[in-house]
Amino acid sequence: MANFETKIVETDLLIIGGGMAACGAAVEAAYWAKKNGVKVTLVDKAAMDRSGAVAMGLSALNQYVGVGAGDNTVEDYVRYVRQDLMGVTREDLVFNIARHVDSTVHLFEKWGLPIWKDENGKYVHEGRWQVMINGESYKILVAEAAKNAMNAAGMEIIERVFITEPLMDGNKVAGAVGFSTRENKFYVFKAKAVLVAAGGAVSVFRPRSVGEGMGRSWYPPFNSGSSAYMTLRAGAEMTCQEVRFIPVRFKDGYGPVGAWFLLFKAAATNAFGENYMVTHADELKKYAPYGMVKPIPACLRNHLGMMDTFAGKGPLYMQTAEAIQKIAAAAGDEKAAKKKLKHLEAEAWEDFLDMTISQAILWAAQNIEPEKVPSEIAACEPYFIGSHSGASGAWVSGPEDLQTAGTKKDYFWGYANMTTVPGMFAAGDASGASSHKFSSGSFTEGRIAAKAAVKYCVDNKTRPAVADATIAEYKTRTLAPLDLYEANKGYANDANINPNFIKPRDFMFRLQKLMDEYAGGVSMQFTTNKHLLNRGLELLAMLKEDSSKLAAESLNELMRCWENMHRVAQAEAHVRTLLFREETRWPGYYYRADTPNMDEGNWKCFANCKVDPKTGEWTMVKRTIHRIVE
Ligand code: SFD
Ligand code: AMP
Repeated sequence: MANFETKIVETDLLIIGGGMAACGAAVEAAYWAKKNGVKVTLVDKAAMDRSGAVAMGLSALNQYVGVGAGDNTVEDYVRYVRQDLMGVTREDLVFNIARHVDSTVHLFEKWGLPIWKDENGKYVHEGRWQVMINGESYKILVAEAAKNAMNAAGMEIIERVFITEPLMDGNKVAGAVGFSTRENKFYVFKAKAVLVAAGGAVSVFRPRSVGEGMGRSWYPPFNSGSSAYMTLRAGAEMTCQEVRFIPVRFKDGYGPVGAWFLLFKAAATNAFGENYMVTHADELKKYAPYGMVKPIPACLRNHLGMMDTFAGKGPLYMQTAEAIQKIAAAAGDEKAAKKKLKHLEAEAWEDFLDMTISQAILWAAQNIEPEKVPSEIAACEPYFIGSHSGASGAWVSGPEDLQTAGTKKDYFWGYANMTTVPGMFAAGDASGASSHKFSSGSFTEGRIAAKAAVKYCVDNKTRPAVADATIAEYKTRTLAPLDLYEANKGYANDANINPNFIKPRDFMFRLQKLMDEYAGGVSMQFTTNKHLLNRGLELLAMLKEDSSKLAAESLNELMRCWENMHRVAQAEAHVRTLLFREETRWPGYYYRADTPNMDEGNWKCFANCKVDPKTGEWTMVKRTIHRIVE
């Protein structure tokens, strides 16, 4: 077996991840842990300064309710999210984040994040809920605050350790195991509580960017399904696994569209100049009551655009030039308009340079001047992201004070944001049915979850028991891809092609092809049916069998092997839930061709699932949607 030192870390609360939710968790946990004599350890697969979705920076904070400024109420936000997710949302969770998110935004500002202000000192809004930032260094600032808080409280941060599996003590969580991506070290974290904040899942489906463009995606490639795997593998109930997110983005560079639609008020059209939101407005009636109130839900906006794309009326365009010229012209005389134009041009480029640099590079490479010509947009491949406009994640307990007599039995089991596995918590992309938290809300949810997790550690004094033999078993399994490679590498003269093993890159291609063709990816125009899904499950079962043949030549490839195992778990939960829900509730995210309509009578509910870690048997279940806000 590969010669790896075993490092045992004894802690009370283990935070997995170093992204937005984990940084929020670190800031909050450090405070409560120090007060209560609880030890906290944070482990990130990368370096926190630039890890996770905010690595490149962002150009807006997408969740700011503005209660203090009198802009909106928390209830308004809950109604917005409910509408956007076609009625399927945990209102207690959304409410809990929304009532605390403004304080997070104020903390960011205190730590030095430049939030745009108008001449009256008020935040400049991109849209009703979004505020503009100069966000190139956003993640560095937030990580610095998390590190400072943890250091001041004497807590430990371990970077560049990839977590592979949860450790269990019966049905309770007992920690997690992983390995260093830089040194030959196997890590065992023994903990009373574990907070999963390892982001969403990218590259489960074949991306649009293949060949020379491989690796480009809207969401970061380093979010590889670890959250879903950790919770599923521990036996946690999962929710909304069918609610993938299909973002519409500037084509091939994946630049976000929010600033264009909301700040610049641009229109999107088909190639013939028709505004599909206008020409297909009637289609929205089919999805009443959700399509009838503004803003139109993200999936329905996608759907109307897709109607034109599928009818051969593409490409779709963001009419950037028209929007910029219109705002400039309104600035006043010719001189004022010219000045305004320069300003808008800078804002347009900065939007991408702050957040998705590749889009700015692509514009430059293709000679695109946004003030002169429109730019292609397209629906991307599916992502699993509980924090944006998708909803997949673990089913977690809500806060006690927001429950009513009717909701408590379904939505509360002791600690806010605890999954159905005792001691295992989830936040950010890892927790489901609480969409539209974005970066600021994910940080906020991390704070909420960490506070509850520290309380769990205080209430539960017994240390989890993990036998040495179990640790040895985990170590063998974790390092198996290295051993398989070593044992067989001499058989062929190509390090990547060998009948005795499969390299992670090829394994990922197999997964992506399968998901694309059977689970409604880009090449299938996001359409599937029960026959395709059942066949997809057969192929997934064979893929899972072959995962024991994954081989790694290096530590980096070992990480790639495990990332793929994590993606497969996310893929299977998705396919099974697509199959379970016999309707099409989120057209524009996916279409079930055999059940093409929305069915409020039978399917206005959560579709939840879990898998028995011992037998591998899946259970699918409907859960009730309770209204908390009128
Ligand atoms: O424009 C392991 N997001 C936006 N949010 C906003 O507020 N404003 C925007 O402008 C947003 N836009 C946007 C966004 C994201 C991206 C990529 C772009 C544009 C281009 C969304 C937010 O970024 C997102 O909601 C939050 O970051 C989610 O937070 P969280 O904590 O759930 O995920 P993370 O930040 O990616 O962190 C994940 C961490 O886990 C680590 N990790 N560690 C150990 N072991 C493992 N096995 C691990 N697997 C993962 C990662 O290293 C990372 O630290 S716009 O499009 O809307
Ligand atoms: P995006 O850049 O698409 O990720 O969007 C950023 C923010 O703007 C998110 O809060 C979206 O929900 C919101 N958004 C984007 N486009 C629209 C639109 N056309 N109408 C309403 N909200 C939008």
